[in-house]
Amino acid sequence: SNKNMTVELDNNTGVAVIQMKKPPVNSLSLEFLTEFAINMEKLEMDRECRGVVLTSSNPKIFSAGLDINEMYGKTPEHSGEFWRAVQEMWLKLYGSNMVTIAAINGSSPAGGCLMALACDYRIMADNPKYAIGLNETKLGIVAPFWFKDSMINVIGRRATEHSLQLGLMYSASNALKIGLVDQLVAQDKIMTHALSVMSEWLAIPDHARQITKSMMRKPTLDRLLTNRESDIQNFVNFISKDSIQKSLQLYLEMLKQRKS
Ligand code: CO8
Repeated sequence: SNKNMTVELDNNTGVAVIQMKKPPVNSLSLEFLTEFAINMEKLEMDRECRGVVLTSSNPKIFSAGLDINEMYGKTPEHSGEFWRAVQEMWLKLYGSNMVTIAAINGSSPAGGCLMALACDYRIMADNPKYAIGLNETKLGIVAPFWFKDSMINVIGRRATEHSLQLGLMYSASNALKIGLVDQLVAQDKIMTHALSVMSEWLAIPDHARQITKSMMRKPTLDRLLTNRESDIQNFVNFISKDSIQKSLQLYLEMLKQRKS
């Protein structure tokens, strides 16, 4: 049963739409990530399903990224379990045999950007208020190697280094300029456009496209698969540090104050 997202498969087109709907900002909690991985697995095994469009029911936010509450004041056991779920989300999405398109209808920092980066194609709503990027350093934390790899594979090394060191968030038009997204479309056209791009991708024979996708992505996937346990240990050690907990606390306070 889905709580944090809706999944609708159109049996005529073979396209599923996953619409994230976890109030207020689609933060990626342990529960959300677990639900997402189960849904991806089901669609992957469903012979009727050939493509997935990932989008959000929130009109202004695609996803706020990892749920900061899952990283603040938690036991090492919880942190380890949480991080395994983050890995699983990415492995399922980056390694999917289906065509995956992100319809980024709002802001998409950090983990939200990672989800978009893991897809085959990114369409963003043409709104100067929406921003996307891996902003981890601004929170005093470090994007792990597979976040970095995902970005390099989309925008290249130099742009990634610049982007990651400064924790840059890009407006929709700047994201298009550096290739972080593939296209900008008016907000109200984003779903119809995503579905029409999807039909172009689905016109390619699945088998040839899947082998090609796997050829491109396998080294990046294997890198996490072979270092999975050490990556978890690394996260748990890092997040348990007093200085990191302090940074996250300040960041959470800043988010809450910004409101009033
Ligand atoms: N996690 C938990 N709660 C969040 C998050 C989040 N990521 N983002 C926002 N919230 C909460 C806010 O605190 C606020 O709570 P409350 O209602 O209790 O005050 C509520 O959601 C609504 O937020 P806003 O009022 O800020 O909503 P806006 O519409 O004004 O803005 C944004 C939405 C743009 C999404 C904004 O909230 C924002 O910038 N959020 C922070 C996003 C962010 O920096 N995420 C980074 C998470 S870290 C990550 O994903 C990768 C970590 C990699 C691991 C590193 C190894 C150690």
